[in-house]
Amino acid sequence: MSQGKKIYFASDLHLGLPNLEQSLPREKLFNTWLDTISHDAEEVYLLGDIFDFWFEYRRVVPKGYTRFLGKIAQLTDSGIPVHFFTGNHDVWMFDYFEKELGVQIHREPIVRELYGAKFLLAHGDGLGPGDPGYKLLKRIFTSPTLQWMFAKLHPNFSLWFGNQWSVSSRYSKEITHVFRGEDEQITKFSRHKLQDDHIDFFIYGHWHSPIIYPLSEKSNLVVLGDWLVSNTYSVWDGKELKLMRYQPPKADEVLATTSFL
Ligand SMILES: [Mn+2]
Repeated sequence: MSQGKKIYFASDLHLGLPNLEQSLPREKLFNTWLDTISHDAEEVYLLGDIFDFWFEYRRVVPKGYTRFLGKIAQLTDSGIPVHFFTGNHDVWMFDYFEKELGVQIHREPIVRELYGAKFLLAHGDGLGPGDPGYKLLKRIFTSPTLQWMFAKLHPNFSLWFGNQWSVSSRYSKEITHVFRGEDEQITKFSRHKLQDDHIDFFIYGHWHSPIIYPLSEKSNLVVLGDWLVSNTYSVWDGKELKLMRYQPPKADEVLATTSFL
């Protein structure tokens, strides 16, 4: 680990929700946050639902988001690795971001050792037991044949359709969810993982409900929150993991801290 460096995690920007015009202030706010962290960021992990809807063609990408995309390119060009996880809203990120922005795309949960602690990182949708209907939907969305067929639609139609569908989905209607602790599938999933392997920090997006939820004395589940309402992120320096709220011009607020034992 480099001296004084940190690793940052954020998720659920839902850029484009409810439309490009209204999401622009959010995009700009997130960019100023990326500017502030770029001084000490060793890596940046964006854990899904970065876009409210994204579909890219082999030669065509959706309009908009140029400030955000430029900022990400600036970070990767300066040597800071940036990771994009696909969320349930932006499953269809193919190779554009890797090729154009130099980010690493993750479509499945990953386990990483970061400054000596073991992390499991995922968007979090569809993990754990139950919810067969949603899992079927996810299988459909990730089917290469259906993706190929969708790409045969004219982009004016497919992107209109995708945006309509996304805005009307339940995750956009209920912007904040209360994290229900042991009743959440993700808690069951995390506890199940802990039976095979020690994980210090499980970091998830998706629930839009920022919390550090202790699973045991040595393991914590972190839900990052979102950039629609809470403007929260997590930061790891090798000693403490903090959940923070970005609220310029005021100093960032510490919502929760957990020490690494
Ligand atoms: Mn989301």
